[in-house]
Amino acid sequence: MAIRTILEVPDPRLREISKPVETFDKGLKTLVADMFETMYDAPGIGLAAIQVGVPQRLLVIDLQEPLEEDGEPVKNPLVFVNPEILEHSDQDVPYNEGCLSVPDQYAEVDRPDRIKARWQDLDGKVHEEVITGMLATCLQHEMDHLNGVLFIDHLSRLKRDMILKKIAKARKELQAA
Ligand code: K1U
Ligand code: ZN
Repeated sequence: MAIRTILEVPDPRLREISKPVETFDKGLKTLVADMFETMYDAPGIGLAAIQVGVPQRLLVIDLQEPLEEDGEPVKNPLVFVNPEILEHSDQDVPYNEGCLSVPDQYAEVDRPDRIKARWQDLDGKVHEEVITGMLATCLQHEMDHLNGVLFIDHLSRLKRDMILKKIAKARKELQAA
């Protein structure tokens, strides 16, 4: 297993449309293991393959909740290959989202609170389920990555530009230090 580099804005690879996964082989399992290690190390609760530079329709999520009595999060690693949204509720819910590719920036995004999703697992088996709550929010955020969309694209141009400027400034200051 290996920790891979997470691409950050404005890397143009984050704007690529990822391609369907067609081969369910050992290479795919290695990529998924690396993605979990990278996500836990960051730390984050989700990661799409394109965030580590692999343009395939694949993402991982672990909300790591609820906490155990000793305060350690319970691991619940989920893998979604070739995910699709079949239906979504009309009701949107706001969530203060972050993104490992948009470092240290958070903003409220409205998304449907209930989706019916279809995806494949690492063996290619198809699953279909209604998903709600934080998992629905996170899955939609990660699925956006597969289409080259970032959470900042859901904001006004003014808010998006402010976030991008803050990141560029922070990077400049880090380089000067
Ligand atoms: O970069 C990503 O796509 C991961 C992103 C997922 C996400 C967060 C919030 C709403 C929707 C999707 C993150 O994990 S950002 C970091 C984060 O939220 C977090 C980090 C440590 C503990 C708990 C949360
Ligand atoms: Zn993200």
